[in-house]
Amino acid sequence: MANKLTLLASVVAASTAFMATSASAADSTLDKVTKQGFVTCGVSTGLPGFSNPNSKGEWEGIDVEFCQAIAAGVLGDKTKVKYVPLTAKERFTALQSGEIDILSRNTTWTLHRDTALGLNFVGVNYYDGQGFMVKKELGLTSAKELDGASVCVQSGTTTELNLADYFRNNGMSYKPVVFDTAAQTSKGFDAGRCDALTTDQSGLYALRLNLQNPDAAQVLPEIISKEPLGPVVRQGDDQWFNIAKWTLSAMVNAEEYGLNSKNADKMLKSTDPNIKRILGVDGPKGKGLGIRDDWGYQVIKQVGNYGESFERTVGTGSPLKISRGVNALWNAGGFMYAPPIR
Ligand SMILES: N[C@@H](CCC(=O)N[C@@H](CS)C(=O)NCC(=O)O)C(=O)O
Repeated sequence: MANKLTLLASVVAASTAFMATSASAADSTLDKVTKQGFVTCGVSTGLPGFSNPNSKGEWEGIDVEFCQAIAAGVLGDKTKVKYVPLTAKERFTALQSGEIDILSRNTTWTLHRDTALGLNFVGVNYYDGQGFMVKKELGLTSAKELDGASVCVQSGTTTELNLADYFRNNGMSYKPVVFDTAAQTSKGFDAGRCDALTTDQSGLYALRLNLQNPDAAQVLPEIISKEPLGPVVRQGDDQWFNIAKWTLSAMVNAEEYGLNSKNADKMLKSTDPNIKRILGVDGPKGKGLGIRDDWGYQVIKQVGNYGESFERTVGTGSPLKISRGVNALWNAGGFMYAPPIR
C-alpha cells in the first residue's frame, strides 16, 4: 500500500511538473523575452556587414542592428541582446528548439523554410542574389566559362542548391568543395582549393575584404538566383511575428518620411500624421502589438531608420560600400516598401 501511495504521489508530482513545463513552453516569446530582460538573437559566425564581431568583440551589421531594433522597441534598450553565433547548418534547429528568439542571419526566404520547417519569415531586409568570385589570373569574364571548375561553397545554404541547378541547367560540370563557415570557405578559396567561390553577392564583397590580396579577385557579372534575406521567427507565435514585422516596417517607413535617429526627438512635435504614428504620439501605438506605446520612437531613436542602418553597415559608411540598388525605397527605384502604420 505504502508503495502504491508513493507511486501515486510520484505520478502526481510528475504530471504537475509536466503541466508546469508545458505551461512555460506555451509562454509567448514576448513573455519570455520580457522576463529574461534580453532578446536572444541568432547571427552568423562572422560575415562583415551583416553580423560580425568588431575588434572590441561587439557584434555589428545590418542583421545585428535589426535585433537591436527589436530590443529597443520591446525592452526600451537596444543593448539588451544576447548574440548566438550559428553556422548555416545550425541556424534553423536553434530557432525551432527555442534556443534563440529570432534568427537574423542573412537567411533566404524560401517556400520550404517558411512552411515545412515551422518558421515564419518576417520580411526582407536585404534583396540579394547569388554570384561567383574568381581569381583575376584565370582571365574569366562570365560564369558560363566555369565548366569543369572546382567551386568553394558553404553547406546548409541555398547557395549549394542554386549552384547545382545552375551547372545542370547550363550543361556544365563542377566539383563542389564544401565548408561549414564563411571563414573556412574564403580561406579555402585563398589557399587555391577551388577555382571559384560562390555565395550571395553581398557575401562575395564581404569575403573579398578578408582575402590576402582582395585586388587579385574579381566578381563575375552573373546573378544566378534570387536571395531575399530576412529575419525569421517560429510559427505559432503571431504576436512575436507581428512585433518583428512591424519593427522592420517602422524602420522602412521612417526613412520614407524623413525620420531618423538624429531628428527623432524634434519629430515628436511634428504635425505630419505619418511621423506621429511611427513615433507613437498618435495612432495605434503599442496596443495591438502588446508592447510599449513609444516602441517606434525607441527603434528610430536608438537604432535609426532602414537607410541609416544600411549605409552604416553595408553601404557607403562601411568598408563594403554597397550601393542601395534594389534595396532603395520603392519611391527611389528600389523594392523597399513597407505597409502603413495606422
Ligand atoms: N542566404 C543563403 C546563404 C547564407 C549563408 O550562410 N551564407 C554564408 C556564406 S556568405 C554565411 O553567411 N556564412 C557565415 C557563417 O558561416 O557563419 C541562405 O540563407 O542559405
